[in-house]
Amino acid sequence: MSVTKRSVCPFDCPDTCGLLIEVENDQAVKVSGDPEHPFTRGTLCPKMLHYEKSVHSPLRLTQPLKRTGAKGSGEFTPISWDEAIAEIAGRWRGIVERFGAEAILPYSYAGTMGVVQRNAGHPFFHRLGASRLNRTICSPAKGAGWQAVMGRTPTPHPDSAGSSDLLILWGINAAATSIHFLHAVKQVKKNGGRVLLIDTYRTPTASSADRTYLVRPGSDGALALGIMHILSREGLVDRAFLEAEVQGYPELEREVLPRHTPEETARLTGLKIAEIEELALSFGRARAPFIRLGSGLSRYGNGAMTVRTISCLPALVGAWGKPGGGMFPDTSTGTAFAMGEITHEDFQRQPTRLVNMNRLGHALNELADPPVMSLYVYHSNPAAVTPDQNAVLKGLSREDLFTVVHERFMTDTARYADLVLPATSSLEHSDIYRAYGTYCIQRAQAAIPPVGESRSNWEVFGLLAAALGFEEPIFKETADQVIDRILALPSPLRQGIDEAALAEGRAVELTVERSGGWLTDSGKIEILNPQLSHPLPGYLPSHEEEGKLPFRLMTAPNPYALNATFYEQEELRRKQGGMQLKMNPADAAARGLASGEPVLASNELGEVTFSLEVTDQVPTGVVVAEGVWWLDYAPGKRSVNALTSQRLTDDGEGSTFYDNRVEVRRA
Ligand SMILES: Nc1nc2c(c(=O)[nH]1)N[C@H]1C(S)=C(S)[C@@H](COP(=O)(O)OP(=O)(O)OC[C@H]3O[C@@H](n4cnc5c(=O)[nH]c(N)nc54)[C@H](O)[C@@H]3O)O[C@H]1N2
Ligand SMILES: Nc1nc2c(c(=O)[nH]1)N[C@H]1C(S)=C(S)[C@@H](COP(=O)(O)OP(=O)(O)OC[C@H]3O[C@@H](n4cnc5c(=O)[nH]c(N)nc54)[C@H](O)[C@@H]3O)O[C@H]1N2
Ligand SMILES: [Mo]
Repeated sequence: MSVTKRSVCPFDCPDTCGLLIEVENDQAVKVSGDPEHPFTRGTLCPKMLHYEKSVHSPLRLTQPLKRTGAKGSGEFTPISWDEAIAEIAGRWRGIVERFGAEAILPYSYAGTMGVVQRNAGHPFFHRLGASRLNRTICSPAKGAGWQAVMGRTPTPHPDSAGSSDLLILWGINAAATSIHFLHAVKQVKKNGGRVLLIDTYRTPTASSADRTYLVRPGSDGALALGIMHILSREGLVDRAFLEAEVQGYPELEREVLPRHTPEETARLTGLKIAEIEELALSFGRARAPFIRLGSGLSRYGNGAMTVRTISCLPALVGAWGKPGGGMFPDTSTGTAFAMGEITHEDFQRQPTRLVNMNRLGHALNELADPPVMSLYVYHSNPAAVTPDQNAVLKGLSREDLFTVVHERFMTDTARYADLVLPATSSLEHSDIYRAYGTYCIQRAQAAIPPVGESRSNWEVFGLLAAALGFEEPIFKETADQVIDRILALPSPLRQGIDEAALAEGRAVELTVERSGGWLTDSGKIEILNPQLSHPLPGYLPSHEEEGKLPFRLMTAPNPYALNATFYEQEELRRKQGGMQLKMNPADAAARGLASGEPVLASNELGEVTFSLEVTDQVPTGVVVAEGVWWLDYAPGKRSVNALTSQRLTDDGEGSTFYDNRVEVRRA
């Protein structure tokens, strides 16, 4: 007999879907989208449709393992949890004594987005006095760019985009990364509106758009300035809105816009003058234009400035005042829960060293005083997802580095561990979720017992705390007790929500009504922001704008994977068509290359073998590698991040995954 239980997709995707799990004999047998979830509306992406295959995969880790072979060899022998925990505690005591606790570095990101399991290590490592990880791998430059203009102003409800008459999907492959946002796309079209896409290649989302504009990578800031130039020239700016609600438009118009002529914009973006004029006039004449901004364009050396510049656009035409108008980067749900009650910064005796996660290669190989002597990785796969893979693997190979990896699978990172600990999947532990693409929150209880001897992040830190003699009560709480405790604390965002529905495991929506005004220092939208080193937006080139190698490399998301997650499912790997590099037919012909051939992409950081796909989806001068493949399934010894660099964004210390150049030749 089967029972159906509610759960939540734990993965790092804006949609954070509600799930229905059919359970039979303690096994998940079927997974479907919750029809009652306001954003999921009963449908799931191709990855989660068979989540049960990941949960019950024969590749799941089921026991703690201790290394017996060389680092990276994948040779291990099973040990007990007691032995594993005792060994970690013993090794850490020794390291603390010799080097100090800052020689221990946690490394985690977004294997699970549930607020308890995701942040489970924070109180522990703060109490230990370990180095802190600056978790800036995803999109801090996007946040910084938006905040430069809009401050802490909450973003609109994503469904409000459906009432727009001109929806711009800007640098977002929604058909892969936020499929439920396509509902708003359909709404706009049904109401007779238009949908435009701005990307660097023709992604699957192009088929949902009326018109696609392909820009030169990293040049969107120049495009936004060029659009503003034309809006000003054509008298399409909303002077009344600007005067009442915005700071600094006259300065921008006087000092910055004059040089961003259509000719200059065409030179910087690679678009035709006619395309730029058409785009600007569509935007300026729309009743209520709406921009759905992705993150790809923020992962460049100029990423924060690019987002800041685009964030000015809705203000110029007064879109914010109109139903269906505005812009959506991500939802602002940070204050939904009292996170300090979980993360406990107050457990630190003093603030410890902050290590940027994008520079793990640097940290493992070059940091001193103290060097990193132990790395504890949980719900992240840095050997695959972190830039400069060669530097990361070199660091992970260090014989004197004590590495522990808590994982569901034998990932590329786990292969380099001294100890591997088996982790539960989201169906096997409790958590509470908020989202970055919707305003829903949802609580989930374990739907099935743990697979094998796996344990949740929260449980493992409880065990480690006990072994090290940490007495704080939080280390003895269960995940459900923590959730009850934070739900007992009020938050304005949770005022008036349906508490009973939340307790039952249904999705409920937070209160997002803007209380009026703009949450910036001046109380206005800040085109001019005097706090910043560049008080006005302006064009900054990306790192590789003037680079020497012939191709810009886009390291884009794949519809059939999520970062390096889901590679355990053979069917999904097959749907990706292997580890491919997409190239324009003209570029391929010039090099005598054909589809299906193995090719070698290389730059100063490394070389990666791909299978070539020749396609006119991609413009000349650009190559695209979708997906972050496990090395097990890569045709060579490296995957895409052997070609990405540890350089950071202009603000927010973010990753620059898209700011690369490569040469490509026959392998
Ligand atoms: N299927 C799937 N879903 C995912 C993920 C995945 O890997 N696969 N990743 C998840 C994660 S971690 C995140 S952060 C989110 C968002 O994940 P993101 O990686 O931010 O994905 P998108 O927002 O879709 O934006 C990527 C798009 O930006 C485009 N792009 C790159 N450079 C530029 C540029 O200079 N200009 C313009 N206009 N476009 C550019 C790329 O071609 C791509 O289509 O998605 C999540 N969802
Ligand atoms: N080339 C390239 N690289 C990228 C990106 C890109 O677009 N292109 N995207 C970047 C972005 S936006 C992001 S956010 C990062 C993501 O970086 P990560 O968060 O490291 O991403 P994942 O590859 O999804 O790895 C998560 C791991 O956590 C494990 N896991 C899942 N649940 C649990 C759990 O409950 N406990 C434990 N202990 N483990 C668990 C999974 O098995 C998986 O191996 O990758 C970045 N890397
Ligand atoms: Mo991300």
